[in-house]
Parts: sequence; structure tokens; C-alpha cells
Amino acid sequence: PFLQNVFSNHQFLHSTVDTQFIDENQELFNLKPTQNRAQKLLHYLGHVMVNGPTTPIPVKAKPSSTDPVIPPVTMGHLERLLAVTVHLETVYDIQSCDPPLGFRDVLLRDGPEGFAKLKAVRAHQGLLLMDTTFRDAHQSLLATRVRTHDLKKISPFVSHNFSNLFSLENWGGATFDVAMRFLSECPWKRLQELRALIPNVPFQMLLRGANAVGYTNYPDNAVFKFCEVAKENGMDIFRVFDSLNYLPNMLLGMEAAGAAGGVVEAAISYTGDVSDPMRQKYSLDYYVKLADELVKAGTHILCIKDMAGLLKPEASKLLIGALRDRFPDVPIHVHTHDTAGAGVAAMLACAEAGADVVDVAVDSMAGMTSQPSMGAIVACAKGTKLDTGIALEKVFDYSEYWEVARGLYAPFDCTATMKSGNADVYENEIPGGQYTNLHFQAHSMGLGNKFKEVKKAYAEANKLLGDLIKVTPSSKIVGDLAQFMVQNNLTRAEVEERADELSFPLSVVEFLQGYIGIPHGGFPEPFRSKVLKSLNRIEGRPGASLPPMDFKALEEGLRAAHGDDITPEDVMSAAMYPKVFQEFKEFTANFGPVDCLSTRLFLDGPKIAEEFEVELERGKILHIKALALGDLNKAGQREVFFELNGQLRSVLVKDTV
Ligand code: 3PY
Ligand code: ZN
Repeated sequence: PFLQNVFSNHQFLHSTVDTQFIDENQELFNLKPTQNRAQKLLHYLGHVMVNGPTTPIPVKAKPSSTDPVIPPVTMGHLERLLAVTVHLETVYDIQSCDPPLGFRDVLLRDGPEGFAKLKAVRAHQGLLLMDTTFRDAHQSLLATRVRTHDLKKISPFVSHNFSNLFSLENWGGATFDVAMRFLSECPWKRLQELRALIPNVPFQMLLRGANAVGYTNYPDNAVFKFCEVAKENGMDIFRVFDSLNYLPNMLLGMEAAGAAGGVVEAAISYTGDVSDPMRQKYSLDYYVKLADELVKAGTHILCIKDMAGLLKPEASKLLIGALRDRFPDVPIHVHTHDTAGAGVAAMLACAEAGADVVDVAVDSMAGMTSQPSMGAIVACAKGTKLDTGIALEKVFDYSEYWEVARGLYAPFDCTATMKSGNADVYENEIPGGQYTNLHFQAHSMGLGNKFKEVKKAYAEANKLLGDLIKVTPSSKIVGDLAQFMVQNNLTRAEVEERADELSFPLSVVEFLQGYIGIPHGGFPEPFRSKVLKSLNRIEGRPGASLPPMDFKALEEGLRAAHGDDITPEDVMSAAMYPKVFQEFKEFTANFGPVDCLSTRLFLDGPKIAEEFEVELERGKILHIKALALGDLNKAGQREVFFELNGQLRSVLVKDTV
């Protein structure tokens, strides 16, 4: 019951003990400081009750008051156990009952080569699916705000009922920094927890090549180390892309993922329209040649990453057909967004043309700027040679969970203002997530009617920059230039004309300097020279000229700043996002592990008189009741009263509203 470490063990401190005593009492070295996590959480809840959520809220909407029901995992007695909503702990208990074998079991047995080529994926009859619900779907629809708490609840259901998924995309892209920045949770912990709950389905992440999970090129050793730590934490498949399709950057990312022992999925970002003979810059020949290089470099899987949803059915036939003929042994995986509404048609056309895997999101998290609907594809393929083998009724249950869970994220839901997809994406080519972000931005400035202008400016900015592949971070550069043009009321011709005197956003200048690599067809001239004047230009791959990151020094700095509790995962978080990591650590030092709060409590705090439970860790449950909110005192603070495990507690919170 009491702390029994070397500082507190009575026998150790007051009698002569021999080394056997130390051997037999391992807890003597349990030197973790006593954590006052409960008090910190009360402080957080009090803060939210007084000042509102700590995370920025783009939409004036409250989280819904209905909790999603976790669908039963059809496994005899467990089904009965789960039919009643009980503590999360009980839900996690299904871990002890093994889910069916899945592709991850094949991967662990046969390694990446065997998994991709001979044994599993290429040899599979029927269409395979990657489920993006845990990553791209909410990155595209809900500003990446879905919390581990809600992912964990549905994980056992996924593991038991979707064991025949090719993979579950649950990490990387924007989820890494958003987890720390806006959700105050550790992205690595998410990966570890999901891994424990879903042992049978391969996990897939989005790696921005030499940009890893950031917005700029990192030193090579940082990308290698990042992949190594990700693999150790349970990541399986690394979808590697570069925002300019710049081959040297892609090869670097592929090497890093491969060296870590991961499945390498090299992704060609798709733009333009291969079915339009007038669009010559990104022609069929361009894609096939790039694919040749990636296959030559040994990619296990080839991916077409259609981040804006531009791949029409006719183009799908041409592109996937050509790749299938050329690389009969290489699995082909296609990613798209449903912005225009043609996603299901395009993915079925890809499958017909020979794609092995296509990306879908569960129905209630699909459509618009997200992926096409899982249910639609499963239903359309049923009974054909593309049959997915997935049970439609399970998709309905899964979808129902997310439909209700999505309500918890109403303050971030793009459907608050965006009512439909839009085929104008074929003109502006804005990637899914960015389309939603720009829409949010235009509306939050009270400039809903500006969105059309921003989209037009985006297309113009793209042309100014030479018609780029647009995906994070190149898409952000085009977006920054577009906003600059709208704010300053500038046309493309004016920007070109006055390029030597305008003060462009830093991202645009750095792009022209070569900070993220070299675009297909080179930099636009004379625009580049006019903007850069005498500024330096990076030759070749940017990461090659960056000094290696000193992880040891970084770790020492972190220990000095945050104490000895620093893990190798923390070091990687700080390597990617030093400032965001520091703020996250400071936040947790003040407010405790807020990831254990339900999403409604996290965003909205409790109502007065509300009683609830918080599971701090497995089996450690706090019973809390919010009692009252005090008046404003002279120091501008309010006292917030709670009952914690039957005892009265209060916290003082500065009222900043
Ligand atoms: C990301 O880089 O986060 C993307 O989703 C790109 O499509
Ligand atoms: Zn995407």
C-alpha cells in the first residue's frame, strides 16, 4: 500500500540487509515520483469549466450529448459482456480473447517481401481494402481531431470483424503533430495502445518522405530513426511520398522505412488528368517512368496517391491498366478522396484495371473530402470477382459507432458549413484535407463567399509556381501564395510582373530556394530569379546538406528540461516538433493525462452536479462529481469545487474570458 522504494522501505532504511533483499524486492527501484494526476485533472476540468476548451474550436457547436454504443464483438460470452456499456476496462478485456488471424500474421511470418508479393497480397483473389477511418478520414472531415480515447473503444470490434482488411491507416500525416498540439496526447502512446488492441491487422502510416511527419526536410538520420522507432512501436506499412514526387527524397524515405524492417509502399502523388490529352505535364508516361524508378528501387508495394480526388474512372483504367501490365508482380494500392463525388466509381475502375488494394473510410466517416464509402464498395463488389469478403452488417455496426462518435467532434466537423462535395476540385486540385481547412478558414473569417475566390487564387498560384504536385507541404506553399494573392488583391499577371518587389510568404521563398526539393520540370523562371535575387539556392536533395541530428544532445536537453522520464519516443517527438513537444510536456505537467477523459469532458468539461468516472490507467478509476463554480475573486480567479472519490476538493482557476 505504501511506496516501498529505497527512500521509503523501512527495512532497507533501518536494518542491515544483504543483496538478496534487493534482488527479491524489485520495487525498491521504483523511483517514479508520486504523481498527483487526479488533482491535475481537476485543474484541467476546472479550467475548461471556467474558460472553455484549451483546443481551438473552428465551429460554434457543442459536442453531442449522446455517447456511441460500442457494437458487440460476436464472441460468445464476450458478446454478452459487451452488450452492456461498462467500464472501458471490460472492453479492453477482449484482448485476452484472440481475434481471427489477419494479414499482419502473414506479414510477421513471411516478412515484407513474402507478404506483398508471393504469399498474400498479390496472390489474393478479390479486392482488398485499407480502412482510413483512423487517420485520413478524420484528418479530412474533422480537422484531425479524433482522440485515442474514441479510437480505442472501437478497436476490438475492428480487430475481430475486419481481420481481412489489407491494413488500417491509423498514424502519420497530420495526426502526429495534432495529437500533441491540439489533443495534448502522445502520438506514440496512441500507436502502442492501438497495437495492443489490434494485433492482427497491419497498421499503415503516411510518411512524408524526407519530411517524415513534418512540413520540411529533416536530416537523414532523423528520418531513419523516426522509422525505426515507429516500427518498434508497432507500425507495419510505410506509405512514403514526396510532395513534389522528387525521386531523391522518395528514395530516402523508402530506404529509411525499409531499413527499419517496414513494408515499403512508395506512393506517386497524382495530379492533372492522364485521360485528357491536353494535360501534358503529368502524362501517363510521366507516371509510368516514375513507377519504373520506384520498382527498381525495390518498393514492396506501389501506390497511386490521389490526394485531391482527381483520378476519374477513365484515367483509372489507363493508369492502373498500364502499371498492372508493366509490373505483374507488384501489388498496386490506390488512394483517393471523394471531393467531387466520383470516388466509388474511380476505385471500382482501379480494381477492374488490376489494383490489389483501394482505400475506403467507413460510411459515416466517408464521402466529401474524405475517402469513398467502405459500405458502397463492399456492396458493389459483393458477388463479383472483386468481392471483399467483408460482411456488410459489420460495416453497418462500425458505421453506426462512428456516426455517433462523430457527433462528439461537432466543433470540428466540416459539415457545419460545407454541405457537399464539389467537382470544382478538378480545376483547383486542392487536396482533401486542405480543401476542408481552406473552407474553414474562409468561413471563420466570416468570408464564406471568399472560398470561391481562394479556390480560384489557388489554381492561379499553382500555375505561377509552375503547375506543381500539390500535397503536404507543397500544397501549403500554393495555399499560402493563394491567400497572399487574395489578401493583397493580386492577379497572377500582377504577381509575375511585380515579383521582385513583393514580400512573399516565407514558405514560397523557401520553396523557390529549393528547401523541399526540385519540382518536375524545374522551378518557374523568370519568377524564381526575380523573387530570390541573391538568396542562396540549394542544389539537389535538401537533406543531404543538413548536418545529422545529435540525438544524445537532444535527449540530454529534454531530461534537463522535463526530468528523467524522457523516452526514445519523446526524443523523436522533439526531433520532429521541438516547440510543440515542449508545450505538450508543459501542458501535461500542469493538467495531467487528459487523454483519459472522455471527449465531451475534454472539450466541454462537466456540468454542475454531473458525476462521472475517469479511468487513469487500467483498474485505477477516479469517481468525480462537479459541485460548484465559485464567484470571481479579486485576483480574477474562480474556485471550482469537486468531489473526488468522496472527498471535497477545489481548484483555483484564473478566469480569462
Ligand atoms: C498528409 O501529408 O497529411 C496528407 O494527408 C497528404 O495527403
Ligand atoms: Zn489522403
